[in-house]
Amino acid sequence: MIAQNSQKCFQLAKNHKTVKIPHPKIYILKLFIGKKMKRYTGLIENYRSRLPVSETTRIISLGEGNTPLIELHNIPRMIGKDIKIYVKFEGLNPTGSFKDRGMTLAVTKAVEAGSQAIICASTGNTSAAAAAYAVRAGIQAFVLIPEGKIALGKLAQTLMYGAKIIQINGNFDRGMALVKEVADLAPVTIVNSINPFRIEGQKTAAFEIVDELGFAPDFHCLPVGNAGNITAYWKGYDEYATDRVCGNRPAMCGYQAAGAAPFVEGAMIDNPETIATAIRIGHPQSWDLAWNAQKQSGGWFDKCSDEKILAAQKMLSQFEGVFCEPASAASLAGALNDIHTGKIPDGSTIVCTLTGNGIKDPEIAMMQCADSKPVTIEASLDAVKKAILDNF
Ligand code: AN7
Repeated sequence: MIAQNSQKCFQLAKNHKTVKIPHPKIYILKLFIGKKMKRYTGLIENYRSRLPVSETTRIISLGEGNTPLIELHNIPRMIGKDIKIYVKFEGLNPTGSFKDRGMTLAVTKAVEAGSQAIICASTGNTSAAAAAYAVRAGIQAFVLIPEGKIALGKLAQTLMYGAKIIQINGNFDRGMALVKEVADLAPVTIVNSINPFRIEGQKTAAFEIVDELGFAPDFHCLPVGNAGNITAYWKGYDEYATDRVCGNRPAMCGYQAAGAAPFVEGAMIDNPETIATAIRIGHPQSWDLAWNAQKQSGGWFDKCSDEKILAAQKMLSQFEGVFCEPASAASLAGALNDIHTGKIPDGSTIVCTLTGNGIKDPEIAMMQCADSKPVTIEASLDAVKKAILDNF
């Protein structure tokens, strides 16, 4: 193949023709530069033309997005249905939840507008994401959280990122109302999903799914709290279908915890309760937009008991190796129920968004596994051998 190696260039003989290729050193350098340019640098860069940024916008990113779409193998076989179930594992974003998608754009735009501080009310994940992206941007984050009602991992991350945490003796809905009022009095930008840039950033999850599958699923299942995410996914799918990137749109299926299900009750709820603290929300902020997504897509809202949510979380961990937080499992819990009743028919392809990582809520995980505590044995070869053979 290599016909001649002169000092300045290689020559490649192919079909009796001589082709010049660069000297090895230059060739290796080009390969290296080429690789570097392909480095994934976050969803704003990846979907730049579909997002409100300009050439001069300073992008605040932690490499969010590009999360795996995992096909479930064992659960569909166990339920004996001919349904393809994919999970979009958003727990693998930089701060462990889908909030990073919205936060990269919300903070990018806040900084572009000259803001020195951001604020949010949160059930935990938004506060962690806001805190991380604020640090990245070099601005201040203030977060209002319901005291004692956010998962340990979320509190720990938010503390580590150095946000100013303000705990209130009220729930998320009260915190949200206070944030809206204080933003009129103090120089802070709200980064809850009422900030339209949050929705714009989060719509990219739908783009990724279509880019990967080549089509939109028949049903897209999500846990619903403030309903920003279901709104965002619908916007993404609708935008792609309108531009003929795909030929179909999914039915949007939103699942709420039974004790915090205003979309199912058809009215706001004042004292929401659920073990899935991330979606312990009674006054959803994207009320009209989410109803619109449900109606336009031909989808529905439904509720799941805490027991069903916890069972789905454990199933995903123990049969598929996917560990999501409790709220996230509402998407699968709801889908399994609708598959069981036939509302989601055989032959369907569905995607369930797993919104957050299971490591966020270690206390629930330990509670879920109370019956399978680790055994402690003597540190000897015999004892270890016995422990293995006894457990086959
Ligand atoms: C894991 O962090 O509202 O319906 O303040 O953390 O778009 O509100 C979290 C919401 C689902 C619901 N799954 O999404 C907050 C917050 C997880 C979440 C939701 C949340 P939306």
